[in-house]
Amino acid sequence: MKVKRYLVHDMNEAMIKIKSELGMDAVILNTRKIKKGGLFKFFSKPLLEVVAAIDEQPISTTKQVPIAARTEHSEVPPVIREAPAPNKSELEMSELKDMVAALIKKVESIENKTEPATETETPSDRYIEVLKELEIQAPIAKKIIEIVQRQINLSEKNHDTVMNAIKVIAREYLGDIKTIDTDMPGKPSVYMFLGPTGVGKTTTLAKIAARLALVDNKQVGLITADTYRIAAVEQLKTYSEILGIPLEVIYEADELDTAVKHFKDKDYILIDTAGRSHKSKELKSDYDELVHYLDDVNIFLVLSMTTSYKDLKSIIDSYQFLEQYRLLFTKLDEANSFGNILNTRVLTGQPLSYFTIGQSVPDDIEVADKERIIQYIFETES
Ligand SMILES: Nc1nc2c(ncn2[C@@H]2O[C@H](COP(=O)(O)OP(=O)(O)OP(=O)(O)O)[C@@H](O)[C@H]2O)c(=O)[nH]1
Ligand SMILES: [Mg+2]
Repeated sequence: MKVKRYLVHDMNEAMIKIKSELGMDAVILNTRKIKKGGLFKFFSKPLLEVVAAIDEQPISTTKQVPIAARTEHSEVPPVIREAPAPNKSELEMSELKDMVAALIKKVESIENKTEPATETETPSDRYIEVLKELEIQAPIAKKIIEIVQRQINLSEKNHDTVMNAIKVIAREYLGDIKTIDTDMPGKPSVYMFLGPTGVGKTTTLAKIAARLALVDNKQVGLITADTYRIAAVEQLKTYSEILGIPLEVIYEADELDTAVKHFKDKDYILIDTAGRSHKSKELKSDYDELVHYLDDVNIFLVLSMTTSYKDLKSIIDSYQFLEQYRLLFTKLDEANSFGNILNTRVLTGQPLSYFTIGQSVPDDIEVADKERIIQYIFETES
């Protein structure tokens, strides 16, 4: 046993010294007040003598007093004594237990006060964060969690159960999927591909044309209104030759009607357009002209999955003049997060249609199956 004597002004000072020198397991053996001698003894405050000890062996709680508790001051001389005998200390022990319990409570309340973030963060906040990490916009994330919370108790269920419930609700938000309508009776169905430059409009059109012609055995006609670049016409001409599908090139919007009539025997007519920057002032008038030359045209708004939400939002804003269209996302193979599929669907209220997942014609295209979308969106969730 290591024993040490301390001369201090009060018990606080003693506790600090004992804890730092002997550690938390030290016990106080004795305390007493000491008056200073000499001329100034009547003016000086009494000092306190505290004797504390630390045992290398496990300490018997019935014999010794833990550091957390304080003994009564006594006037017993500063001898190193044995701690109070068990029979004498029965009452003391219960007092000590109460004191220790009170102290633990105090420490806990201090700890709680120092970590307000974890105390106030609710399970719903945590799951909203999970969805935001998946690039799902905050208002949508909040709404989904709000609905899930009405059905299950987030704090009682395990993570996987909650995530499955979230996926079910997210899936609902994806709405109906609208691809190319098959088996439309009568006149040809006309589809026009619009969207920003370089997103993959021409490649996607070629993929869909190839599938309609080669897999579904449909009669297809292609029209390109993209005569801004020589290469653009050449690009579609190459596909048209490989696939054996006829191509009409138009230079002015008013030629569109004639070109469509030319293909009146076809099942499907697919129209390619020149990509436009969504910041272009002519975008609305150019497309408006094309779209309104046709009575019944279905539009694919082609967007790249690699575009940020902020940019997607401003692109979508620039197409507000369109009443109805289908969302078509390209370049999923190049993207790291897929929350924007859900974000744009909710933002526009327009249906999703296809995804493209690479440059290969006609292979790299998928129907935007809801299960697949959920897989894409949540695949990076850990
Ligand atoms: N990685 C990847 N590349 C793609 C995908 N779809 C198209 N691309 C590539 O994107 C580039 C542009 O494709 P285009 O089809 O010419 O794009 P566009 O929208 O017609 O371009 P503009 O007519 O100039 O506006 C090409 O190199 C394509 O091979 C895709 O799903 N994934
Ligand atoms: Mg093109």
